[in-house]
Amino acid sequence: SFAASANSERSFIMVKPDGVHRGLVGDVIKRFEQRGYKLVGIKVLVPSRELASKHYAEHDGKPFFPKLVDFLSSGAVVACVFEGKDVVKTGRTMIGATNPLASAPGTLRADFAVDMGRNIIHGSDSVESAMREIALWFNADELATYATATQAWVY
Ligand code: RTP
Ligand code: MG
Repeated sequence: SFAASANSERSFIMVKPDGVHRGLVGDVIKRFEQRGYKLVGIKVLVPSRELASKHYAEHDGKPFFPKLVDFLSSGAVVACVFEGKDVVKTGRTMIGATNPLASAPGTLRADFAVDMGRNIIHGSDSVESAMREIALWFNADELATYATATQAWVY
C-alpha cells in the first residue's frame, strides 16, 4: 500500500567515471527503475577535486584517499537521487560489496566490474550519509517532487 512518508527515503547513487566511460549509465539506472525506485534528481558533471574530497571526506587520511579523489574527478559522473522504500540499504545490496570480486552474483559490481578502484558506482551507506551527500551534490530546486502512474502498483 502507498504510504508517502515511509516510501520517501532517498539515496545518492552515482555512476563513477569508469561506468560513464564504459557506457553503463543506462544499465545502472535501469536496475533502480525496474526495482520500483523513483528517479528524482540526475545530472552529469566532471567533479572538481574539492567536491570529490568532500564527498569522500570520511576517507581523508587513508592511504587510498589521494587516488580515490584523483579518480572521481578524472571524468564525467552521473549523479542521481533515487527515492523509495528502504532505498539506502536495498541500494547497497543491489550495488554489492566494495571489492567487485567479493560482490554477490547479480549485483551491479559483480556483473560489471573486477577491480576495487574501478567499481563503477557509488551508493550512500546510511540515511544520514544520503542526506549529506544529496545536499552536497544537488540544490533543493534540482530535485523533483512528482507522482508516477505506476506508483500505486509498486506499493
Ligand atoms: P562507495 O563509497 O564508492 O560507494 O564505495 P563503498 O562504500 O563500497 O566503499 P568505501 O569504503 O566507502 O570506499 C570508497 C571507495 O574507495 C575505494 N577503496 N579503496 N583499501 C582500498 O584500497 C580501498 N578501500 C576503498 C573503493 O573504490 C571504494 O568504492
Ligand atoms: Mg562508501
